[in-house]
Amino acid sequence: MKTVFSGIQPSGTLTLGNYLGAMKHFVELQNNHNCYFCIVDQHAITVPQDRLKLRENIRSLAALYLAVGIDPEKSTLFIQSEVPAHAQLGWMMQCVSYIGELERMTQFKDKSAGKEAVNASLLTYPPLMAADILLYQTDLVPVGEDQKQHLELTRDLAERFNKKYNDIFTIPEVSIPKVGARIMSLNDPSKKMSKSNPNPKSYISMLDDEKTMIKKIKSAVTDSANTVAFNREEKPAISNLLSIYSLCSGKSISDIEDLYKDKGYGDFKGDLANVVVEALRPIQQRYNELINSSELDDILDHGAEKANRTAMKTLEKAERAMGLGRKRRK
Ligand code: ATP
Ligand code: LTN
Repeated sequence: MKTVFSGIQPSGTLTLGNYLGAMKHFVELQNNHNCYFCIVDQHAITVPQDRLKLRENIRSLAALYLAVGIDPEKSTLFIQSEVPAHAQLGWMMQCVSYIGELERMTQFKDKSAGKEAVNASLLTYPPLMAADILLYQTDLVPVGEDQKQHLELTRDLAERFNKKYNDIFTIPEVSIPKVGARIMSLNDPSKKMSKSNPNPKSYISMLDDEKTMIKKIKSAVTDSANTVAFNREEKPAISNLLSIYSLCSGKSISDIEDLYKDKGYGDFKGDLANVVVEALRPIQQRYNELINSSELDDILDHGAEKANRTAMKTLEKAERAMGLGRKRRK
């Protein structure tokens, strides 16, 4: 069975973008892959976080993973900071990274733009991400489009390490969904929907109540023309809403276009709001059952134990290959 690894930052409440671009695919993959899903809290602190809010977001993300259908019998769910090998291998991967290649990462450029003081961790974020993936000898990494560049770097770092020291790491492949890889902001279809956007009208949170979701969808920007037709370049706003409709309802984009060929944006948005509410309702119900349960802690304890066991094996091999530590004299 192939190994899958992916991570999500507990940097806010997950959006519909995180769900459609990433989580939904995690659930499908767990049936025939050996899956590790991680709450990457050490990545979240690359930008300032409120201590109490971060803890809340970590727990909330764990509950959401389970609520969307991650099954702890099939997948290993754990918190990054509870598996110290991530930070340890992260450091070693920094030692094979070049500053120039890290400075070229678009996420680094976006997150550091206009800031007077930029934390070093924003720059060294990708070697830690590489460590996350490589520790589990991962074959496949399901992510949204925005992570493609980080995955290419991960492959480069793994190949560089293998060549310089010893063949330790599996070279991972990226898996990006055909539809939904880049769900756009509701009020600016040129930007991706992001949970750390300061304007909550730009995203649907997976925990928004029904009224809020309906309001946000009805006030989403649309294009000129008032026809419900998919055209990513010329009509990015309606195309984004069509992708959301299709992914949440299971209907194809062309079937939805047919359904609305004699109708305008108003009818379409009203129905889209219902489709999204219905898709998220069972997830929110399950979330509410889990969020304060001890079951959630048991699952995370068990996940950390299992992840630690696997990660330590790779870490030890990599340390030996680099010459860290010592060989015991008997
Ligand atoms: P932030 O905006 O706080 O930096 P994020 O939501 O972009 O965070 P993560 O939480 O780390 O980033 O993303 C988790 C997963 O969700 C990643 O695989 C990422 O590619 C995917 N993802 C994030 N936003 C979108 C989006 N708008 N459309 C599709 N996939 C997305
Ligand atoms: N960089 C990713 C989050 C992330 C990740 C990972 C994704 C950290 N480690 C390992 C896949 C595999 C992001 O910002 N979305």
